Amino acid sequence: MSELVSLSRAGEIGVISINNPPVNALSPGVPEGIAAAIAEVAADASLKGAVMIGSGQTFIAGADIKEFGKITSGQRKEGINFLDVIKSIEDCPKPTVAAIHGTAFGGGLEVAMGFHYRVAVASAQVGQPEVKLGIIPGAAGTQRLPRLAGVAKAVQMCADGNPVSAKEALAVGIIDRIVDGDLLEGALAFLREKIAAGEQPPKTRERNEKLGDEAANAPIFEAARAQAKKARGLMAPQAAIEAVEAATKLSFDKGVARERELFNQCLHSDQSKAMIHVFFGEREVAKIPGIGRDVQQIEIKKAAIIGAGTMGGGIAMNYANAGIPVIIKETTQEALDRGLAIIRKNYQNSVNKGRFPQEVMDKRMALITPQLSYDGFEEADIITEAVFEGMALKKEVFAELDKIAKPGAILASNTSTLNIDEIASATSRPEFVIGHHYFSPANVMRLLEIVRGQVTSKEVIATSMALAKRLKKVGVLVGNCYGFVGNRMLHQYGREAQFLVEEGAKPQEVDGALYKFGMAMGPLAVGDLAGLDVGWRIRKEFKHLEKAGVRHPLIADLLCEMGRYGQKTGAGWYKYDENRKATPDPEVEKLIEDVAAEAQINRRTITEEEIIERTQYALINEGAKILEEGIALRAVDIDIVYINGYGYPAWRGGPMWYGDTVGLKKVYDRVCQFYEEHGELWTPATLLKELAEAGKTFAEYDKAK
Ligand code: 3H9
Repeated sequence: MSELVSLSRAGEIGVISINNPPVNALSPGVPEGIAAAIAEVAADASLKGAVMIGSGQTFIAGADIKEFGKITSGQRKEGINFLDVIKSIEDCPKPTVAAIHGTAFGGGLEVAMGFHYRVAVASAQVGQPEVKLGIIPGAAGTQRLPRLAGVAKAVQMCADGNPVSAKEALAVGIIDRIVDGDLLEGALAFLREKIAAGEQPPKTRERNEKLGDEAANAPIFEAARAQAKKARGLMAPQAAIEAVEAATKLSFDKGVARERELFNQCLHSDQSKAMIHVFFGEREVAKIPGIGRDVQQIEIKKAAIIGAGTMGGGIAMNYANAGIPVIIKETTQEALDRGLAIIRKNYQNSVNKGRFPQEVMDKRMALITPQLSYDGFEEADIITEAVFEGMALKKEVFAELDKIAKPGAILASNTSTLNIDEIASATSRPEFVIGHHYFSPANVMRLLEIVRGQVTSKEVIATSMALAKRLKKVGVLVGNCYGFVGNRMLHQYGREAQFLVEEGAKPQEVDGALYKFGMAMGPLAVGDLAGLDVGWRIRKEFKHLEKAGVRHPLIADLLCEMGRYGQKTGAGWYKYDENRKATPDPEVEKLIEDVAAEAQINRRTITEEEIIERTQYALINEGAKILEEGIALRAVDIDIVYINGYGYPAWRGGPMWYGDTVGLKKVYDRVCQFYEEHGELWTPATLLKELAEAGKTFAEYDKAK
């Protein structure tokens, strides 16, 4: 046995413990240790069976994801194979029980399914989340799960990757009992009952009774495939469905072989490399150089928000969802009522969809206190301002907050573009001022851009990062500049989308190409959704910064002047019917042609390839400048911003990773060409040039930091 896996005794039962913190992943040594422990139990005449349990927070959270990168990069020669280990557990002549707490995910559930029985605490979760890493279960999960849970549940779990609760796992047959109280005691008691009953230990791989027949299964697979198509472009869900289908059509061993083929195809795809990059990236962004775990955090027990508009309301919901009481203040009763009505409607929709029961909604609503005054603000540990985007107004609000807030309270601004230091200068405590930039809809989008000012304290930063996690967001720390990371890059991206329209592409062609690329929506459609007036207001605010002689987009302002603010006014880049369905508008096409003619822009046929290059390389080039300036800590931080805040497809790994996939030399060469053709807006980033010339990637740049 190793330090990772130990075998002890509870009377006549062997207790196998996994001890591989933090999540008991199946790193090298763990599966071997389990196999050795099982062999010892089988060989030891004094033992009648075994229970396996995880030490610490969890059972087994799956294969060690770090190993996948080693395999695909050639650093590790042999693949990952737990099949024999799992079979050896299943073939153990003595009954075995997996005792599950925390999570049995991926390889963890696959190992558990090799045990003859599974028991769990009520808070445990089980799942096959591999598709979220661009792969599929690779240790017979797609073959054993349908044998326990039935085909429909198995295909759903393998294709969408979402976990199920212990309660559901019990109902569908994945686990055999929920243990109240001590898990190990409960598992031992369960096993003793089985030993006393003299039951033949069941082997999951031989349990074929839930596999159904072809006629019954066909509509299940058809529905699953239709559902998986919604994950546009993502291969793994379709592969997972195929593997589960193999379980219903082939013998167990042949099904396992088919699963392996599909697993390997997925593992070596660009998609899984990108998604594994995202998995580790989402955890990497939490690591801030110079701000360790020793930094004291401010305790957040009460929150307050100024502004009950779309953003303020969404932010209040985040706090209420996390169980933090929150005051929300508006200036007029009408605005307050409107804001509250939207919050209530959002919660009601969730209740109607069965996401949570009415009591949960009532509890959350009760945590939100709407009011017109500043009463109670003096008790808030954090106050978030979510008023209109305008420096004068923000400064006024912060000057007021400075008078009201208690010493040590965090003063956060939800600004999406403005200078956080200037906002902080309206207070006597700039070290407590920070940007908390949420993304619309704020109760849904996972990104929280946390903007550090010049003197923002370490405590305020550390608290903000931890708070993001508590609010179920991905917090990314960024520096202070116009638009920070996300919107600064978006500006370049949106600019190119509009230039392409002026140069001859139709709005639906630009949006269509980017949608096909994998973006959740095209940029012009996003503008219509968010409201074109938002950008219009910001452009007016920054008009003084526009350089003479530098091209800027012409159409969006004109659309606003025509009252076409997007979906909310029934017209923007597109026109909208009462169901908000967009159709191209000849009036807009005419406007574009007229404006282009007047500006003497040469209209031509634009290819999809050019749409992708112009928009993506604009993102990458600006991203490289952001890195040079230290506005983002790492390239991966930019990727995480884009995936969680801007609908960038995770399977492309984010814009910087996409650049690496294309090859930075190619990106740089095209940027240079665009510079020749379009001028200074395309000035190549020095960092991009350096990396391209050295044959390096952004990922290597991050590693070297
Ligand atoms: C698989 O199993 C394939 C199989 O079919 C077999 C193929 C042959 N490996 O998330 P946290 C690290 S694929 C390596 O912050 P939480 C993580 O990076 C796998 N490392 O904690 C972090 O490190 P650091 C299927 C892992 O409490 C630390 O652990 N399984 C792994 O918020 C803490 O993580 C999955 O996809 C891993 N498997 O959430 C499950 N998991 O501190 C992936 C975590 O240095 N994991 N780490 O930044 C999760 O979903 C969450 O981590 C979990 C805990 C819910 C378990």
